[in-house]
Parts: sequence; structure tokens; C-alpha cells
Amino acid sequence: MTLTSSSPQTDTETAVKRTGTTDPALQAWVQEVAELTQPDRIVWCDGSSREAHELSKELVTSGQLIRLNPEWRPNSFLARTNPKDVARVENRTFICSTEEIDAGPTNNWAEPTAMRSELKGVFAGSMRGRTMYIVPFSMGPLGGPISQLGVEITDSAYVVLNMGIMTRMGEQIITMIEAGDPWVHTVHSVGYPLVDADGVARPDVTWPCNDTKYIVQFPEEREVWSFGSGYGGNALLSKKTFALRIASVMGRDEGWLAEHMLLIKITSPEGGTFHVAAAFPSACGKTNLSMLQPTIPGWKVETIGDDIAWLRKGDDGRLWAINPEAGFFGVAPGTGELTNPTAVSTMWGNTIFTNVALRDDGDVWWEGLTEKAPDHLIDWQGKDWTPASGRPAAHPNSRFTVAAAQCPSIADEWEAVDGVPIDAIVFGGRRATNVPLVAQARSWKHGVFMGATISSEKTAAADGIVGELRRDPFAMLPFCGYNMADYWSHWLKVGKSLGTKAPAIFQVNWFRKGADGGFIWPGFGENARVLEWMVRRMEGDAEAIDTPIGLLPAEDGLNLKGLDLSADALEQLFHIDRTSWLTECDLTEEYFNQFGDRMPPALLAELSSVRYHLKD
Ligand code: OXD
Ligand code: MN
Repeated sequence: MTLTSSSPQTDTETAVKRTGTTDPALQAWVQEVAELTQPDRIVWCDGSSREAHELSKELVTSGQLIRLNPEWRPNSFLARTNPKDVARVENRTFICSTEEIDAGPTNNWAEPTAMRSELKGVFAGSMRGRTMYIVPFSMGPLGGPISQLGVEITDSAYVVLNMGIMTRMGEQIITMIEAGDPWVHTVHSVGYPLVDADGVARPDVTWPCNDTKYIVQFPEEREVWSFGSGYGGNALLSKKTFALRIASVMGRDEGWLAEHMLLIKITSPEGGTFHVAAAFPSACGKTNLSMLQPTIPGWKVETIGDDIAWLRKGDDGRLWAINPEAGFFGVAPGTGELTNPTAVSTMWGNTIFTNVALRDDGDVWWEGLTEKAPDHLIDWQGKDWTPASGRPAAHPNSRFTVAAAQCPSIADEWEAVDGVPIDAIVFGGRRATNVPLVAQARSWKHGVFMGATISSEKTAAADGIVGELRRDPFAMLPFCGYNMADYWSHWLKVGKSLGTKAPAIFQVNWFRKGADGGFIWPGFGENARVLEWMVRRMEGDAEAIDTPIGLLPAEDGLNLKGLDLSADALEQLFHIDRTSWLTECDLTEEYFNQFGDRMPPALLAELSSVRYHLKD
């Protein structure tokens, strides 16, 4: 049994668990957190499969995990959360830089000293009656030049199991820390102590959490404190809090990039290989693109990462990237046998499902897995469900946690210590209007402008005014650990240092709608046609038309062989409406203005250039 197939410890089981460390800083920190949170016991996790096996057994016994039918889904489990703990809590996410301006207008800033004292109160006794787990992990292959170490202290065994899949977790990391490697401090408590200050005990619940939540980043100290949630990015502190919010600040200070990007390897029919990093806002089909099965003959796409990329200039002057994670924490609904068969096969076993529905045969189901829903299910809240129930069986943000190594399309070099050289960077939004299917940036600066203006139209009244733009620059709005304008400046600086060796930059939009309100482009495997055009551009084999908003495919430039797309539809996909683009430029200017004098002049110049060409 192995829940930790890419753990550094899978073969060598540690029979006797350590009870401490010779690293004075780590030892003192563990001591300090234990004194504050007052757990019953401390367990130093070794990342072994034996440990995962024991923890999952305990959670099944306590009713906190349901073991799925091993005939269908070996070594796999279902967790059902408290209905109030189902997603990341952005309004309770804080960036505690010393100066408010360094968090910038798009982050929730809190004064660090005041926040530390508030957190002290919140965490005091928060682990009473519980076990405190020490989880050492590496982001990226152990010892790699782009990799970083971290330790998460948590009182959730569910989190330990997920961390074992999502990171390289194991005993060896402690040895590296003892040898002097730097590491990031992260502390997590579900905020549901089992014993109160007077020593009165209460029973545990299926999904312990707290109505009050805090997801707090101290970027200058490279430290995270998370309280009150057991869910996803709130609790798996390797992911959004460390690998994006803290790491983006490390990147700013050290000259590299921590990005909300998938990573793929493309092989052309001639055998050329290209590595692409792509940023999309949440829920724009990122996992699908990372596991794309091309419909065009001879092309192959392999997966390196589905969510986060760390990029750094290599000795050869090019930009190299790793996927710092070891697993996927993917959204289940919409991941189906038709839309993403690769993801479906990845989850054959050794998978933790959270908030999906349970089938009568002990397997799982969610909307979009199969075309037809089963006649009866137990829904994500544990209630009986039939197709007539009129509510989703799986929560829309329900998830699967699974090792990347299990993915049939994983590229051989996904664990390469030096990473892969990046040929192109892609920015994608979800735009019903204006933004064409694909455009290439005229320069790195123009590419940074494209990334800075990623957005989606609001589609539901609940999101705000329908049609209004929801800005998500670089798909990093909830994940950038510092002032977004400084982040753009950092990107411009990195581009300058890469010079002629910088990757090409493209913008894509799979979601343009026609006059009938339907999507014009079929998407999914057909997106390979857009990747083909990018590759041909990089090879110098495809012509482009220079337009005010970027370089578009020349007539017949896009391979549409075998695709039923009318000339009119194609025209709509690439149509540039000057009036609405000029309006969009006004909105962009308004958006940029909020960053005041932190706004990099180069991006204002790009805006002026787009406007100038639109008026031409
Ligand atoms: C995610 C997200 O969960 O981007 O990956 O929200
Ligand atoms: Mn994401």
C-alpha cells in the first residue's frame, strides 16, 4: 500500500520514529508551537507508506475517511468536509509585510506585530487533545537548484496524508535541514481543540474546523500561519501559501519566478520538443490543458505540472522551470471520461477524494465524470441523492488528490532536478468577447502587458455586474505575496536579464462566444491546433499578422483540417472590434492607476502603444 508513491521514503520504511532533531532552530520552533498550541502528543512524520497506511486506517476507524471499494478504487478514500469549509477563503487571507504598500492594493494587508499577537490568542491551546504532526517536505526534486524545503506543523492527519501526495515529504528533508539547508516555516491548526482550557473534553467530529479562519503569510519571515480550515489551499500549506505567496516574494528577492502555471512538453510530428508554461485563472481548464490529448495527428502533449511552476534563469541563459509539487489537487466536476480521460485514469487508485459523491458500489462519482448520472448516490453531504434531487451530487469545488507519477501522460523529465527549458509562456483568460483565440506578444514587455491584463467577464449576477471584467493578472490575483505592480516590474527585470533567450509569449482565449451565445471554439483536444501554431511560430515557420493587440495567425495559418468551423466562426474568433478594445483600454488604465507610482512605466507605455495602434 502506498499513498506516497513519489515520496523519498517509500522503499526504506522507518520503524522507529524520531522524537526530535539536532537542528536547533527547527527544534526550538517545534517546541515553541507546541507550548502555544498544547497538543497531547507530537509525531515527527517520516513520509513512509507505513505511516500513510496507519494514518488512513485511523481516519477510517474514526469515521473521518471512508474507504472506497478496493475492487474499483484500491487504497482510496473519501472525505466529506463541513459544508462551511469547502474552498479557499480569500477574504481571510492576509499578507503581513512590514509596509502596507508592499502588499499592494490587491491584497489584504495586516500589520505584522498586531497579527502575530492576534494569532497567539487564536492558536493558544488550539491543539489540545490532538496530535501535532511535523511534516518535512521538499518543493521540487530533493536538492535541485530550483527546489526549496519546508516544514508544516499541523493537527490534521488528513492534511498529513494529502501532503504525502502533494509534496516530496520525508525523513530525508530533516537530514537536509540539519545539514544547514534553509526552509520555510508553516503552521496549521483546524482550530477544534478536543479539550478546553478547564480540561473538559469533547468528542471529535467528522470534519473539525472553526468558523473563524486565518490564512496568514509573513513574506519577509517566509512564514505561514493557517487556522480554522482543513480544506485544500487553506491547509495544504505547500501549495498556494508557500509555493505561490511566499515563493513569489523569495523569487522577487532572489531573481526567480513562482507562478500559477501548468507545465507541458509538446512533441511535434518531426520530433521537435517544446516546453510551455501557461497561466490560467482558477476554473479555466488548466488541468485539462496539462493533460491534453491532441486531435491532430503526430502531435504529443505530456504533463509536467498542472498548477504551479517555479522558473529560474539557468547557466545557459535560458529560463528553466520545475513543477514544485508531486501531486495534483484537481477539481473533480467536469473531469470526465470525455473531457479528460488522462486525469480519470490517473485516479485509478491511491487517491483521496474530497466532497465527491459516493456510489452504492463503494466507488465515487461527480458531475461530468460520465454522461449519465447513476440512479442513486450519497451526495457530498452524506444525503441520499437521485438525478431528480435537483442539486449537485458532488460539491462544485470537490477535489481529487493523487500522485503526479500516476499520470499516464507524465513526461519523463518531470522530476529532472534542473527542470526543463521554457520555450513559451501562455496567458489565458475566460473572455466571451474581444480577446482572440490566440495572439503572440510583440515583445517580452508586450507579453507582460498581456499577462497583467488577464481577465474574465463576470457570468453570474452573484459575481457582480454581468459582463464586467474580473481582473486576474497572471492568474496570480489571490496568490501574489507582494505588490502586484512590483511583481510586474520583477517580470520586466527577468525579461531584460534573459534578453534574446527569453521565451516567446502568447495569449489564448478558448472561451469566445458567438452571437448565439455558444462557444465558437470546440476546445479540449482541438486546442492542440493552437499549440501547433505556437510551435510553428517558434520555429519561424508560421506567418503572423501584426494587429494593434498582437500578432495573429495569417490567413490559413491555423491548422483547421478536419474541423467543422465555418469561415464566419473563424472571423468571429479573431475579430478585433476597435471601439470595444478602446473601451477596454480605458478600463485597463483605470485598473493600472490604482497602483500609483509603483506602476512600471513600461506597462503604461504598452497601453499607450495599443491605444495608438487602435486609433491608427
Ligand atoms: C486551485 C486554484 O485550487 O487555483 O488550484 O484555486
Ligand atoms: Mn490553481
